[in-house]
Amino acid sequence: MSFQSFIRTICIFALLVLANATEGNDPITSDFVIIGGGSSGTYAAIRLRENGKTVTLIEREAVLGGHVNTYLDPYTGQTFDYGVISFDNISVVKNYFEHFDVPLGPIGDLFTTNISYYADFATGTPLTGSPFPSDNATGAALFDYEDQLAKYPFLTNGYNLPTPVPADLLLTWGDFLKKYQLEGLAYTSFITLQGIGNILAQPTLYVMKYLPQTTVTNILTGSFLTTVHHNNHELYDKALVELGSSALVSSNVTSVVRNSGSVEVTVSTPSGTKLIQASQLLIAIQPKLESLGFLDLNVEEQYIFGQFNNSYYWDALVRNPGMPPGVCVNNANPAAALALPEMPGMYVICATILPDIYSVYYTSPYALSEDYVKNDILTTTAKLVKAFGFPPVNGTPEFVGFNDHRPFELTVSTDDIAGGFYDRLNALQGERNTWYTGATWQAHDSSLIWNWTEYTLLPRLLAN
Ligand SMILES: Cc1cc2nc3c(=O)[nH]c(=O)nc-3n(C[C@@H](O)[C@@H](O)[C@H](O)COP(=O)(O)OP(=O)(O)OC[C@H]3O[C@@H](n4cnc5c(N)ncnc54)[C@H](O)[C@@H]3O)c2cc1C
Ligand SMILES: *[C@@H]1O[C@H](CO)[C@@H](O)[C@H](O)[C@H]1NC(C)=O
Ligand SMILES: *[C@@H]1O[C@H](CO)[C@@H](O)[C@H](O)[C@H]1NC(C)=O
Ligand SMILES: *[C@@H]1O[C@H](CO)[C@@H](O)[C@H](O)[C@H]1NC(C)=O
Ligand SMILES: *[C@@H]1O[C@H](CO)[C@@H](O)[C@H](O)[C@H]1NC(C)=O
Ligand SMILES: *[C@@H]1O[C@H](CO)[C@@H](O)[C@H](O)[C@H]1NC(C)=O
Ligand SMILES: *[C@@H]1O[C@H](CO)[C@@H](O)[C@H](O)[C@H]1NC(C)=O
Repeated sequence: MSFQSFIRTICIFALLVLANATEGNDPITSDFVIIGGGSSGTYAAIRLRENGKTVTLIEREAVLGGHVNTYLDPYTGQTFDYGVISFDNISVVKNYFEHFDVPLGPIGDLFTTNISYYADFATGTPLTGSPFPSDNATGAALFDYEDQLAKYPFLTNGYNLPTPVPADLLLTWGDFLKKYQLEGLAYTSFITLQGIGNILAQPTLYVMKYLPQTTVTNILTGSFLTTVHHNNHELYDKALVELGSSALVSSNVTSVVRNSGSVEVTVSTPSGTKLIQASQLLIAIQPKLESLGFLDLNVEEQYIFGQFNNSYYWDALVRNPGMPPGVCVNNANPAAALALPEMPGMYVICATILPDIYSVYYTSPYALSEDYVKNDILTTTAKLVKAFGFPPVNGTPEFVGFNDHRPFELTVSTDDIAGGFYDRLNALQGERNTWYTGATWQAHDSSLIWNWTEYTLLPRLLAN
């Protein structure tokens, strides 16, 4: 063997050794493995690391952020959030955004379009003015609602329900509004608490979790915050950089095996299969049974997660829908209970801060295909444009953003709620080295998910 071919053989050998190592035969070890890099999982990962723990965060999408959707307009270079937009002015939120140097400011006139119309979206028929109560009546109803909320201080953090569960929380939201003459709140709840199918049919428990005191105050005083750059993704992009090799994106969990002292997670990543050995598992995805196929579920876990039903929620951006600048059309049906239209359907189509771009929000209590929803949005919009007689615009309608946020609100029946479902759910925390966070454990409210994760979950994770 010549000297040159000897060197070449050595080099090939070294490359093979290296290739083997990076293929993941060496397991990654960390204190925590977190599944889901959305709102709750990213927050937990950052805070656990700040508290001296090592983490591996697994996210199936190429980016972190979950329900955050930020659009970059190619014409103006401006960014615009149409997924998660608003935050509470509370210390957990301020600290988190400050850590990433992402400025927050008042939400301002993001939603105050200059012309608001109402129409029955089922027919396209324009309505003369709003069929909903005046702002004053809504304000009065919100004050009365605060008195109702004050009866249930346990709703602030997690789902720690007393036994028996107060009967009012098991009423449908429609019956609750009627019982306490809070009808003035119907439209505000419908348009603020989106994505939950037919809100009047939902148990009051879920609506009150979704409309906490912080949100009521923000509505009454106009004090919601948003990112100054209209770019919520800035925080998640910076979080991904900070996490570095601790975050595995575009990755699918294929199996989780929980032993008495450890958790072994197999992940399919763009650079091959990786094995992660951790002490604890934190599940930060929606715990629907069919989403947890990778997990070695026991009988109790299967039963609990199998109880959840869910609603559906989509958001979209449409360029050139055929509406004039500054216009927002709201869906209403004067013939329906409290004038709230029956869903599936669109809530609104509204001008955004970007020229020619309109945002659309859509919900359904049951599954619909992407094609169906897109087609319904375009058909409904065309009906509205025709019925209002809007002047012609250049260009044809085009989706420049469309996101399916299923499964959105996870709910169980009122029988289950009354029967102690949430005690059994909470009892899973910490069992089998497994913890949980996210909307199902608090509400669809990023600020309060972080607050709950910070003050309720994190101390338990760190004590472990
Ligand atoms: C359109 C829209 C607008 C909203 N607007 C606001 C708002 O203005 N203010 C507000 O506070 N809240 C808002 N919300 C609610 C939002 O804050 C919460 O829904 C929040 O995102 C829930 O956080 P989470 O961590 O539970 O779930 P998510 O943020 O959805 O995170 C779950 C993550 O897990 C990932 N994932 C799922 N399955 C797997 C798997 N098998 N393996 C790996 N990763 C997986 C998902 O891709 C996702 O990134 C909005 C929600 C939507 C949909
Ligand atoms: C948050 O609230 C404080 C008062 O508690 C106020 O001074 C501050 O301006 C608010 N922050 C923002 C970004 O509006
Ligand atoms: C609404 O309330 C404001 C003050 O809060 C008052 O000035 C106004 O007259 C009220 N409007 C109606 C229609 O009651
Ligand atoms: C993850 O799963 C999706 C959907 O099944 C698939 O398209 C993708 O290639 C998978 N990615 C990896 C890294 O295994
Ligand atoms: C839950 O499931 C039933 C059908 O099983 C459906 O009719 C209902 O509307 C679903 N959605 C919600 C949000 O409750
Ligand atoms: C409404 O606002 C848009 C910009 O968003 C502007 O172009 C339009 O002229 C405004 N219309 C009126 C009637 O103020
Ligand atoms: C945040 O959590 C703390 C501790 O549980 C709680 O006291 C506080 O009310 C929560 N903040 C909000 C805004 O809900």
